[in-house]
Amino acid sequence: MTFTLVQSDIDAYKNDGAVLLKNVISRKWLDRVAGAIERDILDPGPFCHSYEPEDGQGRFHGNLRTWQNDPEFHAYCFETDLPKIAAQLFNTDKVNLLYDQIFVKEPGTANRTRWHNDQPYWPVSGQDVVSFWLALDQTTEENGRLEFVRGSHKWDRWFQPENFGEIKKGADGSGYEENPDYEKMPDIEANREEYDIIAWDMDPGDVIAFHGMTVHGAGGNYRDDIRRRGYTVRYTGADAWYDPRPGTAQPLISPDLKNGDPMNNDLFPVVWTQRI
Ligand SMILES: O=C(O)CCC(=O)C(=O)O
Repeated sequence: MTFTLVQSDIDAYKNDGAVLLKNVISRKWLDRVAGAIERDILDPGPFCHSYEPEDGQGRFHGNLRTWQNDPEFHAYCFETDLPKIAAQLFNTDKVNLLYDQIFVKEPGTANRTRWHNDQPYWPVSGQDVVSFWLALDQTTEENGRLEFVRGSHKWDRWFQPENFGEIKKGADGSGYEENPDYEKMPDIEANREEYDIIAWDMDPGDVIAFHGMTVHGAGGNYRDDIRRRGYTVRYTGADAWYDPRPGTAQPLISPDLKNGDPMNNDLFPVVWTQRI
């Protein structure tokens, strides 16, 4: 089954910075990704950013660049319809993988995912940067659905990266170098009524496509009977170049690229091209 993107999806992505795409990923792929997530939880690689909340309830499992460790993640990033959908959103003739990331909020993990935009975390500039967040569970306001500030990808505001989860007691700093050109994220959560916040309930297999500059966050998983497993894959197009600014996440630094280079090497491989 092939997913067909329609013009209104492309318009919503461009205007709002995020769009819900229904039923993109088949049950077969969901099962393969779900199995790979369980393997990763048991035996995570070096970029694992899991935490246990201080209230002792629940657990968050996060990890990235997992496509390099597990053939199922690798297959998902390369072989699903997602690279082609990215090409249509970008209107480009080439798509590269940026990286993939797991976000599992076990039942009772009440921690929010803080409001942030992604590109300040990543060594990439340009407009062709998209993430596809896949729901593996029914996802609602009660168990941590994603939320977006509509149109914030057009603000051109770069917010200082901060740690995703709790800083463990005894640890110091956020883990991200301060960038003097970045600003501190305003307290959106305390002033929600001032922002145009959009969100969708999701069924397993639904995907949200969102721009690398769109401000987003997610609720906690307040349910004690359902997980909230998300798996995001991020791609770049022709309008994207390597730009390792201060504050960039270290696992995405690639020593063989220099500032201004196209995103194109073993870490950021081509996954789709019209020329193939
Ligand atoms: O799943 C979450 O809680 C956060 C996801 C996210 O921030 C992302 O995919 O960029």
